[in-house]
Amino acid sequence: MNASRRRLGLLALLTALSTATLSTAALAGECTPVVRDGWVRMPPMAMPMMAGFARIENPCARPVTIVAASSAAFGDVSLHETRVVDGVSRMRALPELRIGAGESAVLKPGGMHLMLMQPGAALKPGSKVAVEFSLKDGGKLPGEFVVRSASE
Ligand SMILES: [Cu+2]
Repeated sequence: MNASRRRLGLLALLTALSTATLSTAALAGECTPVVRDGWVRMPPMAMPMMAGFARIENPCARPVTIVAASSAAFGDVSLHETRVVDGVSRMRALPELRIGAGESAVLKPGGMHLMLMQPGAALKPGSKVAVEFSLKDGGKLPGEFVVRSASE
């Protein structure tokens, strides 16, 4: 009687342990955020900077924090936010972008955006640009951005 009860207790403990191990594994790397609908707005005239927009979805059970972005197609990429201060639209650099578990961040005209500086080659509407986001935990997040002309 005593022995079987102890065995049951041990079984419950083992079950709890394996469940914990599984969920830790899922958190560690099975789940990654996704960059959707990425696009780059081509300026109406030749300019050394462009803005990039996308929706970054985090379906994972833990928050992620984007701390940097880079692209082979640009000399410098940074996260910016546009805000209207005293009636004047101003941009400021965002040191990091945190996306909560199950939440999305939307980069859109007039709000958060990627500031893409020093394009290396002439970009044409319809061409695709790869941007890689760096996460605080050391992970990387690939994103694809389609170039669109400003008039679109
Ligand atoms: Cu900007």
